[in-house]
Amino acid sequence: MTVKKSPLQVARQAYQPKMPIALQGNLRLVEGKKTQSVADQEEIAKLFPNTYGLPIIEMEPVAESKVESQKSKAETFNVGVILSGGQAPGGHNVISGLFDCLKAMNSQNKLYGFLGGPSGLVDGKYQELTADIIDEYRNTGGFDIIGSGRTKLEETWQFDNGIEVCKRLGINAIVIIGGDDSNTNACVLAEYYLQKKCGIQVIGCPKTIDGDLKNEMIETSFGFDTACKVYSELIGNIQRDANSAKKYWHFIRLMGRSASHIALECALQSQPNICLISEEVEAKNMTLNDIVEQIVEVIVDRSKAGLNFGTILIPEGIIEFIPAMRVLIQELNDLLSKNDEFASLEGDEAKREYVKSMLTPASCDLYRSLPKGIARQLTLDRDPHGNVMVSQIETEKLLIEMVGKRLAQLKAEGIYTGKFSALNHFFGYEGRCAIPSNFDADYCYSIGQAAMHLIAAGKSGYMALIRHLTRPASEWLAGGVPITMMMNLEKRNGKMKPVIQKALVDLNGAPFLYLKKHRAEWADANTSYIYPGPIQYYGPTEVCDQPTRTLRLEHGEK
Ligand code: FBP
Repeated sequence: MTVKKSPLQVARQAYQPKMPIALQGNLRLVEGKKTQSVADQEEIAKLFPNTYGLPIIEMEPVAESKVESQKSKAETFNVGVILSGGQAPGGHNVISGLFDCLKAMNSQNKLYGFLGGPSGLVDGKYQELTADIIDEYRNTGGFDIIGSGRTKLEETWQFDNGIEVCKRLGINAIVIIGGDDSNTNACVLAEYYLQKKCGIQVIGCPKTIDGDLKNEMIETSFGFDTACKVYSELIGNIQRDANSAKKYWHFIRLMGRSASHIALECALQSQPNICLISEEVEAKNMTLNDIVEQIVEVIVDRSKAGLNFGTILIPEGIIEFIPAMRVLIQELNDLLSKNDEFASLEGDEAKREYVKSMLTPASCDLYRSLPKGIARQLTLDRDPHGNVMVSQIETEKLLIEMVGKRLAQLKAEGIYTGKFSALNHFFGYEGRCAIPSNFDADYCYSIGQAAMHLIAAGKSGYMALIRHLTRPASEWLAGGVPITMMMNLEKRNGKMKPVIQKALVDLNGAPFLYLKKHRAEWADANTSYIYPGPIQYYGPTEVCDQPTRTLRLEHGEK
């Protein structure tokens, strides 16, 4: 049966991603200075004796065939690839970049995909990725080529299973495409395999729509660009509807886990009336009521000008940044981690009573004050890394309810005379598997190629690196960064663990400062809305190839 495709799908299959000059021909690896972890240097160095302190690597183009590779062209070698965590547009291009580079080195080399995420490695579930399979997935969204999963690689039996599976398949290197937690796993695995001297290298690739895997070296994670462009299109469409009908307030929650990068980027692209930033809520020590007051103030002001409509962007993780809520969530994390008693209770009421009986008085009061639905959502299962699944907490509905109540009070006092009709939205899954923008298609393909060159040079414990991303792709810089460089110690499931430090929104950074400078005018004006429209794949470069506003502002754009 032939699979039907849209004309765009067909056209995208033929798209040739743009790449940095260094990856277009022969290259050599240049090692920079030794590195240090971002914090807790002594502890991290002890935990990672083989992968700590490695140098940063840059890939430089060279004129003739002087490729610095520990693997000669005659030698065949096989690579295994894992997609880990939430989907992000461009994952298939990382794999096609890897594949093309691996096959260009020696057509006998094989690429294996581990199925369903890290568990595929542990359980020996894999598929060889051949040219016909890869061709079907070039420049497409999704992770369906091999599937993804959130299994945490942390036990030695899992690592040992991995060795067995790799030996069976003749795999010399594993590439883990994932976010901060998955790349932490990649580093732990790299370290273990080096200690065991089993000849299996591990390389990570920076994925997540959340945009929180970035630092001094990694300018952005892949998928952030496409996902934000999809959400911004939807927000723009809603704004145009709001401005046409003039009767609804739209409360729009945006994915992004803890960090507010997605909400901020969407605000920069669409200029809503309000954009909450979790990191600011925390810095100002705001309560839930403070947030409600902030929203109410804008609604009341706009109503005085006859504008009973608007848009509010809410980062999905905001609840964790309200200090009292954070304490409650931390107590719940400690209480519910591996708690068989709680798990065995039947029904929501029994669980609620149990939780109430175990919390400290302050947290118990807060827990009781929340609508029951939200309180229940806070006690849902954590993900395998111990994170609260914020995508399942309907903060936008909580805020609509609280704002509605407060406006009713103000109406009774004669302070508010407007009409409040609110609609809720949650944008998350809509953007995670979109057809990658040109930026993500190019970036990911280049990441895959860079990962392959690191492998060929015998490196392990590195993340593939592409920099200078606001320049044209040909001027991008390729290389590798030691994963230990991004690590610090954090409390997970009640214990201190080495993890890659998450990048939250920097309140002194250019993207946030831009929002801060303009938000009053966006709140009050009849309309300052921008309608970004859908991602364009073909046409003028200023329409099709622009990176996010966040990246451009961070790189000095006014
Ligand atoms: P990653 O950190 O794995 O990239 O996941 C991103 C994300 O989309 C978050 O924004 C969201 O909170 C979470 O995944 C949702 O998880 P799930 O796919 O398990 O529902």
